[in-house]
Amino acid sequence: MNLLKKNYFFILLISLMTLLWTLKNIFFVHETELAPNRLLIFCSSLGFSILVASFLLFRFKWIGYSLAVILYTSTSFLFYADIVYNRYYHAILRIELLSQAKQLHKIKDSIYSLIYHSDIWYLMDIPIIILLMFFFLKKWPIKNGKIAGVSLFSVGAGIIFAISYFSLQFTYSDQYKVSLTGVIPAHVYDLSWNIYKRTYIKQTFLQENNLASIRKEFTEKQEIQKSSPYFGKFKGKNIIMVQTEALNAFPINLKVDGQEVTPNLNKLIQTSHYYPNTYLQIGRGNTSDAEFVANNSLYPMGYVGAYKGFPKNDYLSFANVLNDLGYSTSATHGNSPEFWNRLEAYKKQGYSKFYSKGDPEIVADEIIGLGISDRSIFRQMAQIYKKENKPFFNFIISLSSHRPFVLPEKYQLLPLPEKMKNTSTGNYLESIHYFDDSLGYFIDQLKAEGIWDDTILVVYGDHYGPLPIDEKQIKDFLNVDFNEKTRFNIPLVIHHPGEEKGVLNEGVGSQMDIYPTLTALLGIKEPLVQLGTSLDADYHQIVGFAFETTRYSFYSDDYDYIAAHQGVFELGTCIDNHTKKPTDVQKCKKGYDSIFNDMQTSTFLLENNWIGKIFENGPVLANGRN
Ligand code: GP9
Ligand code: MN
Repeated sequence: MNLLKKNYFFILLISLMTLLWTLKNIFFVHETELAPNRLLIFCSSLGFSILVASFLLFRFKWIGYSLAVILYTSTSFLFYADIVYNRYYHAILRIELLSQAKQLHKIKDSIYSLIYHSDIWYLMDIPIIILLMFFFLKKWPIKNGKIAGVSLFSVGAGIIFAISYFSLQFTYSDQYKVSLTGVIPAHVYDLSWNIYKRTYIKQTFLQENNLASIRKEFTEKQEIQKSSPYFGKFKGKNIIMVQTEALNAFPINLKVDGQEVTPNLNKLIQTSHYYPNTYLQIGRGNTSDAEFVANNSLYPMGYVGAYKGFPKNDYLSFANVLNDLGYSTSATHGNSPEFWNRLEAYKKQGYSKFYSKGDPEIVADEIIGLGISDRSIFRQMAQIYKKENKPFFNFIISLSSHRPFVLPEKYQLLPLPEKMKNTSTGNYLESIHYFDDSLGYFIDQLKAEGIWDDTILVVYGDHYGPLPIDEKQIKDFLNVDFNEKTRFNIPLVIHHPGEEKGVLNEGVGSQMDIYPTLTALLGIKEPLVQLGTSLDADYHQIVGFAFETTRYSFYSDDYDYIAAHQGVFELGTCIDNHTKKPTDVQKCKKGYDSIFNDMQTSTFLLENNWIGKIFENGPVLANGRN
């Protein structure tokens, strides 16, 4: 009788765990707006529940219990971490990211802004299951369940492995993998695929790849850069490049209650080249990948941020090229230098100097959010330029408009209508307005210090600010359709020295095109490792996405291609931008092949550290600071 009850309760426990895990996974899949495969999710949840329960049958029952509790709790928290991560990155976590866990405290406010009250449902099962397991062991102590325990463990693990290998493929997006099998098999698959890939694929690709064809591709790209009407017009000028935190394009020229959100940028645009159809191209490194793409004209990686995964590679980055031309080169970031591994990565990126928090030349006199305030950084840099050997290149990464977009009251300078106060959209616009105000001040300083006339100023956004969850509010408040394309849209402004009348260039472009656009202005003739092209050249750019949306999606002037989650070209949607309607998918094939090829090249160059080899005997050699 006791045995019957014991088995009965044990099965009930596994059933309850399975039910809760199935539900949690299905909720998560609904957040991604995909359709869950209920059967496979149920099976993987069953596998996991059996695996957890098997520990309760181990001989030392309280050790078994502790292990079951640890496994259930830690997996539940990792699962929840996936949910929060997905709300920002549209992907699930990777094991490589664990090494960055120590910097989590710095972005805690941003993380809190992605946690909702209703999330309690994702964690409520933990105490219930822990208590039930305790109750089970207390009431029906098991004398010797070793064999049963090991067998159940194998069954549970077997189910999970079988589902991972038979249902998933490496081409599937993270979200699609989760929608098919739930989070656990998705992680098991990713982990094993990465181990396999690291061990075998790299070498094969290395042998098969053809150096001559890569060299030819870059040489041809250089011919396109030369066709820019401004080619060589600004040789030897200083360059200040400002990468702005969370700056989307939609606040540009936007008015709230008759007040411009970005009056200084709007004014700058009047006398600059403005590229309103520029798009982000970030990978898992987010801000740091925006930096990487803009400075290297390569694709980011989908599985690891470039600064984290490949900091020691040789690069033919913008700073390295400028070092060879005799420029003083520097980067500026108002947080500690180790943040996102910048200190290490910047050496090979070629910056001769890194101005950051803690540097003797920088005073942390005012902190907003993640670091030194934009206004303070701009003020200090304008003074530093005076002493800098000319020409100089300075790359500033602004910080004050980082999420959660809450500014000290004295800097909330944008008069918002009552209904927008303390809303995520209102706060976002306040942050952008503060950045804009600081930028205006910076430009005034540059003029006052006599730097402006000899300087190319570049301003662009690193990635989107608001999230998909804000879409409705943005529509209600601002009548802006904050769809995926608007979300990926960042502004790019390039002010040429002496430019008085602005030029509006509405061609599609991306962060990858910034570096080639600038090297064209400087008149660099030697081929460079650049997958992008000068935005001023007579050429139709394609913006490919390696991450952030389904891989190999792209935007171009004529067609947009939305890749399918399954990773099969024919299953994607090709949109004719003239009719705004889906068209024959084959019309997107050429664009797809080109970005597919470029992403392969980029991956190959990074994974094998081959950039230094391409133009080994060529005119410009990357010599990072060591
Ligand atoms: C800040 C950056 C972190 O410059 O390193 O920002 P995020 O990637 O979270 O936007
Ligand atoms: Mn950022």
